[in-house]
Amino acid sequence: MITLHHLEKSQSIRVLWLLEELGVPYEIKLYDRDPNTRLAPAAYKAVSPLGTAPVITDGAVTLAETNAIIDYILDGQPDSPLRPKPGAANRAAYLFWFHTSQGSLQPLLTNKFVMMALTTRSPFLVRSVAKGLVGALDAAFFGPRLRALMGEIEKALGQSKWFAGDTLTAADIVMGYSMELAAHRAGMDAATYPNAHRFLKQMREYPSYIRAMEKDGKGTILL
Ligand SMILES: N[C@@H](CCC(=O)N[C@@H](CS)C(=O)NCC(=O)O)C(=O)O
Repeated sequence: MITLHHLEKSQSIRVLWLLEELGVPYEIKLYDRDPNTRLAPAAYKAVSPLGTAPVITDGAVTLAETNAIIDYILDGQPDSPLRPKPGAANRAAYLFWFHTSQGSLQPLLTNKFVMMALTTRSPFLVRSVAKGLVGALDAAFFGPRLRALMGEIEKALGQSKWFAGDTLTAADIVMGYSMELAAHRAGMDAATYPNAHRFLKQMREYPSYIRAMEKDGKGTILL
């Protein structure tokens, strides 16, 4: 049976949502972040080969990386509509958003948070230099890329209820977490991005997501 090693306030919520949506048997082990570093605790790092969340174990298999885990779990559910089959009308949209989440959106958000931390946490004497560098990087690279991606998200969700059509797929399960971060920390506001916020509302009201949040037990996925 699959065991999800679930780190609070992390990307692991996606795997929990997937397992709840599939309704397959699984075990969950809950881990809190280290109170000082806010990173995964030593017990978690002992399980995860990269020291990161999410990670699952399944017999002799230990698997990290969100989308690898999602594909592994869906391999056991070949008829699930959560992963449109090759040739399906929504296959291309599914592949695009499933991979855009981890390949583009999540790294851009992570870079943005690291840059924000640089400006607030660097020593006082170099803080203004750090702010200048971060501002220049954001203006030249991260900001335009993030806004272009948010624009595509808004457009896609203006055309269908979910990212790959009118029913939930695993693309929504991975995009949802990143979009919560984008809405709270990266300027994806409701006035400019109404379709994105409609998606977030429907995700938060989706029964299997509600069950996942209850199992998580922290009431928020934000650090
Ligand atoms: N690309 C990886 C990223 C994993 C990652 O950075 N996870 C964060 C949680 S959102 C983490 O483990 N943070 C705690 C730590 O680094 O100790 C994935 O999709 O699994």
